[in-house]
Amino acid sequence: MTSGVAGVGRAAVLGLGLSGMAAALALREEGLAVRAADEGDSPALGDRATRLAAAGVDVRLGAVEAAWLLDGAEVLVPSPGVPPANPVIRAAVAGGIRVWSEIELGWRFARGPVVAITGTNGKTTTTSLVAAILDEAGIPAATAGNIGTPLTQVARRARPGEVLVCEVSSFQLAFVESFSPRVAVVLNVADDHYDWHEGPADYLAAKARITEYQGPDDLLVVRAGDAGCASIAAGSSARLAGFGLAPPAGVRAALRRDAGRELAVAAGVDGGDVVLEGEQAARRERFPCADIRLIRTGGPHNTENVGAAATAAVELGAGREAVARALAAFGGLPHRTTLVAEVNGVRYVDDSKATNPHATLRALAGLNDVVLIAGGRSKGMDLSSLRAEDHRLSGVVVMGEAAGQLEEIFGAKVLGHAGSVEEAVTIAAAHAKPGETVLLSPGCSSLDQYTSYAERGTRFARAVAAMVGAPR
Ligand code: UMA
Repeated sequence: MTSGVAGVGRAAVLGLGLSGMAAALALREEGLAVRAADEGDSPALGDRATRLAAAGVDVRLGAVEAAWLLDGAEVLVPSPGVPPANPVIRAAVAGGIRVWSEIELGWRFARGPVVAITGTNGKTTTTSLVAAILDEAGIPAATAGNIGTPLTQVARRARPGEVLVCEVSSFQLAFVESFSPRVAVVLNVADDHYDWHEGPADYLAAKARITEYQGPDDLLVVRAGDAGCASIAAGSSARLAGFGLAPPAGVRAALRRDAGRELAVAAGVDGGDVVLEGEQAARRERFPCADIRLIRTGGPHNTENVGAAATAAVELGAGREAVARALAAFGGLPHRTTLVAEVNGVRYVDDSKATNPHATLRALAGLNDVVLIAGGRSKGMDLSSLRAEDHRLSGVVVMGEAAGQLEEIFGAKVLGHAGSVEEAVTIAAAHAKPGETVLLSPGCSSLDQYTSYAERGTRFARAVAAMVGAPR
């Protein structure tokens, strides 16, 4: 069904993180001549270079000479973290060398259906949920991609027919030339990653590539009432499914209006149930919200994630009972609006995964009297959209590189400027009154101060735990 790397004799790989290592080793195993490089140089990279050299890869670390890396190459596989403005990518494009992201490469090894899930927010939760439903239905499935394990690695060790449930980022979608998932999901499109993409149009164009090579037997699943999703749906050749918080008829009407498309499946909410409705309302499956763990514990965005995941899993053959059992059991992932503790009547919630303003706005929806901890690296984004939920905030603690921008946005509501997440907890705790919520939902990436959002969230939770029993 896919073409592998037949006909390619020589390849170059840039970046030796998870993606680059998986790509370089797979290409060598396929018998290609491979050159690989990483612009960094550290003991860990030295170990990886040794491993690649032992596999027969010609490898260099430190400043990369494009002419050396691309010499004779027919394909360049850049890692997702390498922006298109990188001189090696520019040289490859100028020289007519094909540029494949690691998911384009991994897709070429797939021997079963691929479900690809993208969106500014909710990708990892939805990817995990689709895999959990398929698992419950007895359909072999594995997660892959941006969620943490490169698609190339997972596809090459998967059994024939196994479903590959792949979280895909805009970085990975920007460089595809045949990637054609059986089911593609676009959860939402909001501002993010403008330090990598040229701006909103470039970001949307990358997301749209998830459906570029889909055909009429494939399914595209998009959010109703989302301008980016509607524009992607309008340009797709795949059958269309929509999801949203309105009843299915409202979801259909919204996508008819915004994308000019009729839906094969509409997932909505009606009478306290998530409802999946087939063509012309022919088939209806109802799942009471009260029985869905993710909806009970999370905000409205989780209802949308459930609608999208159930639609994708049903398309691949999951039956109603399996879907219901998986929805009852699936409890979500850490650092996503996770209640850490209640101390002196104040709830402390870890939403460190909110690395863009859209995610923070979603966390704030439905809450009141919040002391927000926000800031970090803004990735070139304007954070002023956060002002929309200002009325929900009793105070804001700012931190990281974006602190100045946030001080301007929130003015008198700013309680302090913290040097660390621990200090932010101290400042927030001193101001929060019983009944209020201290919410770590930074709206920014953690990479100015921490290795990951997970480290930032874990440190937040530890700082909160340290207060338990401490007198106020
Ligand atoms: N490098 C260069 N030149 C550059 C940039 C990076 O040589 O211009 C080198 C670095 O020195 C480093 C290596 O490239 O050694 C790192 O590559 P990478 O940043 O692409 O990271 P990987 O380890 O390959 O991880 C990637 C994804 N990372 C990014 O997209 C930044 C992981 O997603 C993903 O899990 C993994 O592939 C497997 O598919 C992480 C992520 O942050 C979780 N994703 C972003 C997000 O979710 O917001 C998109």
